[in-house]
Amino acid sequence: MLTQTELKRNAAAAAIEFVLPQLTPSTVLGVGTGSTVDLFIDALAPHKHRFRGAVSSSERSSARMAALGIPVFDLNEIPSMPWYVDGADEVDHELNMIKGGGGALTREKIVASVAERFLCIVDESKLVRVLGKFPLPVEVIPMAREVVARRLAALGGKPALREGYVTDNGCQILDVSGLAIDAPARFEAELNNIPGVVCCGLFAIAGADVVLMSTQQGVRQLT
Ligand code: ABF
Repeated sequence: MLTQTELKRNAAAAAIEFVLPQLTPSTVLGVGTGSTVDLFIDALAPHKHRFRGAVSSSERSSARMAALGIPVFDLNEIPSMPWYVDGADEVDHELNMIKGGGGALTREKIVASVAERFLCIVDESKLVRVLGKFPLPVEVIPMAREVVARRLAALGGKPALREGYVTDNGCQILDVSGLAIDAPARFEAELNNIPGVVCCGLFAIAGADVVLMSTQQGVRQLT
């Protein structure tokens, strides 16, 4: 029986096999945040001479890559990337995702928006039929926290402030439980329109293009 860490490591290794043939000396990869991505970064490092570098979605990933000698670029210097590689907290069968458990959702969505395609790496525990069992992270401007919380409650959610947490952008996060999101893209657009919302952890308007899901029987590719 593989542990969750072994499953994550297998997904990370599969992502290396997936991107390696496409790397050129000018390639810049988008790299996400989280424990599975940490394993991807560790597995990517030995190949750092085969590509130019990476754009990171968090200080955590930037520090890990810098420590391993992978050049990290500011997104403002990089107009395009072939792939954005990142984990997720939930992914459904249409490759919509809930992300942001690690608190980096806004930069993750920004970097993913610049990449041509999104490669999601998850263990099998993340695959769900309907998104929402994992509390949906919503990044908010601090002065708007309560008004946004009221709006989220009116939409059927139970928002809870992520105590003591400040994002890389100096904002706060409301984790919204009690949702069953059966129209993810529509709900994402609705949340985006709430004044004070910086970003929500629904990746459905732009979901994953490929998911490498690690199972006890090996890594499955979902497209
Ligand atoms: C990141 O991956 C975050 O959006 C998410 O919280 C995290 C979860 O993945 P893992 O289980 O690998 O930490 O992209």
